[in-house]
This record gives sequence, C-alpha cells and structure tokens, in this order.
Amino acid sequence: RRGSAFPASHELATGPVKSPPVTVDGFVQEFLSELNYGQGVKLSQSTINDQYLALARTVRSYLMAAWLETGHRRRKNPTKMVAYLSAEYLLGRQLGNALLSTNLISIAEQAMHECGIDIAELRAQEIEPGLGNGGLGRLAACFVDSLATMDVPTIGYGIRYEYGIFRQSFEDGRQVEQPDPWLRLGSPWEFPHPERAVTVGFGGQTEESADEEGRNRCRWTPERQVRGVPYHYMVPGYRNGVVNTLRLWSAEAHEGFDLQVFNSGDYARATQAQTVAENISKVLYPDDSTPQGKELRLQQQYFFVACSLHDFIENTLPGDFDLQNLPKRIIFQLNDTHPVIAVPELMRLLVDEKGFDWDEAWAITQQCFAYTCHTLLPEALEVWPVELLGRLLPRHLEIIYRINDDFLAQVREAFPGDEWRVRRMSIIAEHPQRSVRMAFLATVAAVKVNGVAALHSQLLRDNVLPDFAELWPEKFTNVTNGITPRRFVRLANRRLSGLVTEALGTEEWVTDLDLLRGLEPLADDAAFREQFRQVKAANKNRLALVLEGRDGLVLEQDHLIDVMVKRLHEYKRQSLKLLHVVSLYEGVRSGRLPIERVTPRTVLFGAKAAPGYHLAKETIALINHVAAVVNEDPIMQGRLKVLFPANYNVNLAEKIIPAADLSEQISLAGKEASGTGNMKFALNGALTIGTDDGANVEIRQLVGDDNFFLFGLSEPEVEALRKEGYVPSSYYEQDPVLRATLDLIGSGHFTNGSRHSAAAVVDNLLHHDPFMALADFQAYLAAQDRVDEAYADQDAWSRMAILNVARCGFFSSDRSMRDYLDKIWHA
Ligand code: KOT
Repeated sequence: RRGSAFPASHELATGPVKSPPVTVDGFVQEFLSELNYGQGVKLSQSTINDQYLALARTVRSYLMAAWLETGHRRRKNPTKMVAYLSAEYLLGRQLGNALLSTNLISIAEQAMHECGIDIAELRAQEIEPGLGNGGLGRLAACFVDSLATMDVPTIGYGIRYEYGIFRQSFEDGRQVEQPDPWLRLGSPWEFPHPERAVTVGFGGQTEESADEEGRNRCRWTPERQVRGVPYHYMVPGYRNGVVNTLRLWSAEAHEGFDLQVFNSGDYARATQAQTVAENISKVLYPDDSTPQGKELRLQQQYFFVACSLHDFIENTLPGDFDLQNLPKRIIFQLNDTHPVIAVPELMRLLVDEKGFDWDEAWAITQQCFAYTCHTLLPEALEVWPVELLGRLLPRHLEIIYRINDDFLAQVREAFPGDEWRVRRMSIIAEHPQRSVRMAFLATVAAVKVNGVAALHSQLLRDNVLPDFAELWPEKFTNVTNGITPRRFVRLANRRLSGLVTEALGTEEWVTDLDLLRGLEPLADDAAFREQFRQVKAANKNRLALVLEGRDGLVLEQDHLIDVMVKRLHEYKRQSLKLLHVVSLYEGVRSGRLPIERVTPRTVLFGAKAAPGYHLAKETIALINHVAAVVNEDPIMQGRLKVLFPANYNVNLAEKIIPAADLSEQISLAGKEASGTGNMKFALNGALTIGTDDGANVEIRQLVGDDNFFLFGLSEPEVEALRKEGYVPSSYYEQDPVLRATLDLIGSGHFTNGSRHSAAAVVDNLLHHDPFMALADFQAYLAAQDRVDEAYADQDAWSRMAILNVARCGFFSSDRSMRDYLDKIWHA
C-alpha cells in the first residue's frame, strides 16, 4: 500500500485536484452517473433517498482528491499534529456544508433543477449525525471545522455511535424519547476501514515478570477483546483544498459468533459475545453536564481512546519512529475528562509494550496531553469507583496508583507536613467510596489546563482546582470558546451573509470574522438598517414555514421572537423564563398589566432533558401546559404565544437562530462554563438578555453595555447570598408579582386543575431553588421591560443588533483555534 511502484501519472483519476468550476451540465452527468451506476436506478424510478445519496456522492467526489492530497502532503512533510479526543461530535447535516466548502451550492441547485428535482427536498432527507448532547459536542464539531479551514494537521478521534442523541416527542406535553437510527437510510459521508481494525482488551489480570535484562515488567492479560473498526469522515476546510479526517470507532466482536453453538440451535448464546461487544458503540449516553457512572460508559471511553492511541502510534507515525520524540509530533487534546483514561493507556503502551522506563515514559506522557474543562458543577466532575476501574482495566488502575504516588511525593516536597493538602489533592478519593478523580488525573498529566471562557477559567483556578493552581500556576490558562462562521452564519443565514458581503465588498469575513468590524459605521445608516430588518423578517418567514411543516405550529411573524434553546437544566433556568411568561399572562388576567402594554411576543423554547432527570422533564411538561393555555386564551389577543417544537437539534438551530430577536442566556452566574448559543445569536443579529455568566461576560464587554440587557446577581453576590443563607420563600413573600405568578401555576390553572402536576417545579423553586431563580426574578422582569422599551423603537433596536454582529467577530472558532495553537499546542 505504501509502495511507490506505481506510475506517478496514474496517482489520481482526474489530475491533482478535482475542483470547481464545473458546468451545470457536467454536474448533471456526474449526478446521473451516481444515480444509475452507484445507486442502480434510473431517474424516473428513483426515490428521494436515491437522489439524496447520489447528490451526496457527487459532491463528496469533489472533496475526495483534496482529502487524498491533504493526507499525502501531511505524510510527506510531517509536523506536530493535533489529535482532538472527544466522546462527542455534534456534527449537524453534512450535505450543505460540503456544498459550501466546495463552492458548489449554485451549480448543484441548477443541476437539480434541470433534473426536475427540488434540492431543498434532498437536503431535508439527510438525518443529521447527532453524536453529541449539546455544547461540548457541538464545540468539537466547530473546532475541527476551523482546524481544517486553517490547514492545521488535525485528526479528530471519537465514537461512531449507532444511535445518536434520542429523538424527542411530546405526549400530553411530556417528553418521550425514541432511538435515533441515523444510519438507517445509508450514510454517504462515512468510509469504513475494517482492514485497519484495532483490538482492545478488557478485564483479566496483571502479572509481573522479569524481561531479558532482568528488569521487572508487567503483563496485562485481558479477559476479553473487542475489535474497533475506524470509520473516516471528511472534515473539509472552507474552499482551501484541505480535507482533514474525523476517525470514529465502531465496536465489533473480536471473533464473530460461535458457529458450533449456533448450529446446535442456541442462537441467543451463539451471538452473545457479539452483542456484548457491539453494545459498546451502540448508543450515546444522553446526559449533558452530569456524567453517569455506568460501566458501559467507562468501556466506551477506554474503547475509543485505546483505538485512537494505537492508531496514531502504530499507523500514523512512520514505522521506525523513535517514541522519545512523540511530544514533537502530537498533542492529544482531552475534551473534558471523558478521554482521560488515555493517560494511563499511553503509559501502559510506553512501559509495558515499548519497554520504556517509568520515568522516561512519564516525561513523554506529560508533554503529550492538554486538558479542557467544560464545567463548574461539582456533580459533573467525573469519578470512577476504584472497584469498577480495577475490574475493567486492572493494569490502568495500577498505573494510576503509581502516578498518584509520585505526584503526592511531589506535593509533600513542595508543602512539607501539609497532609491535609495531600489528601485534598490525591487523585484517589477515599469518600464516599474509593474512586479516581478524573479531573485531577488530567490536571496532573496535562501540559496545560484550560477553561472555556474568561470567568470560567478564573473560577476553575480559584474554586475547582485551587491547590493545583497554587502548585502549578503556569499550567492554567483560558481559551474562550467560539463557533464556526461557516455553518452558523454563512450556511444558516444566507440572507445576512449576502448583506454583509455586499456591505464589506468582500466575502473574506467568512474566514476572518474580525472584518465584521467594518459594519459598525453602517449601524448609523438608515438604509442599511432597513435591509437588516428585511433579512430578519425573511428569516422569520422561513422559520414560520419550517415550524408549520415540522410541528404544525403557527409563528406570528410580526412578534418579537424571544428564544431560549439549549439543554434543559436547572442551572440554565428555563423555569425563570417560564415565570416571566406566566407573570405577563397573570398580569393581564388580573388587570395589573393593560394588554396594550404587552409587546407582541412569541417565546420559543427548544430543549431536551436527560431521560433520568426528573425535574427537567417536569419542567418540560409545565412549559407545554402553560403554552397550551396561554396560546388559547383570547384574553391575550395574540400578544403572547409560547411555542415549544420538539426535538431541538442542530438543523432546527440553523433555522431558529437567524430568526431570533432576543437571545435568552439566563443561567445563574458562575454556573454556565461558557455557552456557545449566546455567540451564535449575537452573530445573527439577536440581542442578548443575560446574566454575567460564562462567555456572556465577554460578549457584553465587546458589544457594550448599551447593546446588551444585563440583569441578575453577579457570581460573588451569589456566593455571598449562599453564605448568608438563601431563603427562596422570602422573595415569594415580599414580591406580590412573584407570589401571584407562582400561585397561578400552583393552583393548577395550567394543568387541568391538577395541583400535583405543577408541584414538582413550584415546590422546588419555593423551598430549594438551588439556582436562585427567585432571587433574580425581579431583576429579570425589569430587564424584560427594558427589552420592550428598546424594541418599540425599531430603528434603535436594529442599530444595537447591527453593532452586536459587528463586534462579535472574536467569537469565531478560528480565533479559539489560534489561541489553542499559541497558548497550548505550539503545533
Ligand atoms: C458534560 C459532562 C461532564 C462535564 C461537562 C460536560 C459538558 C459541558 N457538556 N457540555 N458542556 C458545555 O460545554 C460547552 C462547550 O464548552 C459550554 O459552552 C457549556 O457552558 C457547557 O455546559
């Protein structure tokens, strides 16, 4: 395969790179070829799925030569690579992105038109790969997009889940989950490579024995083995001839099934081993920001990490590579702690399999990893019981113990006599049960540890890992998150993109988002503001069509569109948004609020709850119940509507965000690590109502206080209030509006008279309210009044929105990648 015995003139079928411009007729021919000879049907007999697959294959063929070329170039001129290790990639649909990166949108549209096909229908046929839960997985997808666009040698490693994030539907307003069989109609974007399968072991024993030189060596004899088959996905750069690789691992049985047992008729037992193995990559765990300590989850983590390290060392590096130099050739970026088991795995490979001394191996390992933390919630910090880890990965547990022993010796040396500190910093926790703290292991091993927004990185240092920050202050850094302007502006908002390109006289902003600054003077240009409003109106119109077709919902296009889309979590405070809605409704009903003073507004929710998260699911039901009553009550005269389309996903985000006027980013200060939806809305010309949390802080600093609706407690105020003793019911007692609002919900008004249904949410707010929604209620309502006032002056509103777009170029994930390169990777 690596031989050079073939004629160079025959390397590629169509010359070095097959690239546009092609003619529409040429594209039609290629498409029909795919349809006839690839898919095996004539046009007149073809289904939409046939046509979608043929179009996808036609477009991907334009990326193929660039993909081969990129791989070839990287092998010829090997430099330090970035390996992004992530258990999640929330990619979104591929066809649109492939058309964009190849600059084939218009040609493909015309070609399909000539074939009598509506390309929009084909694009709608694609099921998005939902291989992630939310922010963390979508961030990984944005990062690999930017790295390809910036021509950084990168390989993304992850898991090819057979079922992605569950499909959400509502029954009587309650969330029901269905599996997501995203591969069912064929996946034209993946390339299986069974010949590059890797074997991964689990369980078994370790034993020590002397090697030839009389040194003690450990041998791990796993009890069972699983095959990891890589599936390759293209990660195209934006019109730059670069295509990087995303390599996702699928688990298969090491040795098919037992034919003897099968022939004897015991089919279940014959295929048992196969089933157990395949379960490893069967389904994405649907928990966001709260890990479940399940054995299968640890198996997933080790499975993909072991496959990836093996793949890089044995298949990507040249055969004669001296592993002493490994840090010169790779940095493994750990996307939160999910891949941290890679640390002991690399030690095991170096020491047990390659014969390195422990200290040499540790010196290498310590330079090969960097760790990104994405949370501040204590319950989100992963820990694995020693019992479980030792049973599944006995050798890795031994290695972790040794890493810990050496590390604690270092702590004792730095802080003699401080045994409390030693206990606090130990990678092994003793209570409530003996467990491995994965964030500590990551921090000990990593060259750098970063948070994902300025405030988050500061709190990470001060509150989550203070002892480590004291020991190694230079290890800690910040890289503020970003989003790819390709998908979330250029693709999702064609109209705004056209307007921006026309105004700036260049399309360069797509890869240099700071150029949006050039829009600032246009905020004062009445004609531009009018065009900007027309874009928003057209996007609302498109969203109305989508919601009508998808969910049978009616969107009032002349309303202020007020959007809260994100995973459902108490700390994000969807319940606070709901209190605002009910306070408006209650105000009109009770006569406190004249209906003419209510700005016509549609509140749009989108949120999935983790299936086991009871309170989150009750909140979803309550939102739906409130929506049903408010939307039907003539008293509101169409001035307030609540819409909650089910199954919020990347595709729906691409339709909702460009249509939004107001972006709800209302987490309790100090809880949202960064947020990335906040950036997408601002860059699409929505104004933010938000707390001083996560990246909101930086958004506000950039757009200016006048162009941002800030409210609520600051993080230090939250801490002070908690110390002094937070009593949520005191707010209920002192604030008549809050009382009336909660009473109306509690009365069963929205739940068919049943007090019980709303009780979980109301009781929690009144008696626990761990995220202080009641403390921020009044400030939130006051901020919403400021929103209404601002929206009444459409020209002033447009000015603010334009300034948001102009000043948010910083939030391009290209900038995030530059920061990682400069501060962490030095690749
Ligand atoms: C999940 C499990 C354990 C620890 C953290 C998570 C996690 C964090 N999942 N998603 N996040 C989000 O990551 C985004 C990207 O950095 C952030 O913008 C967001 O604030 C996190 O909640």
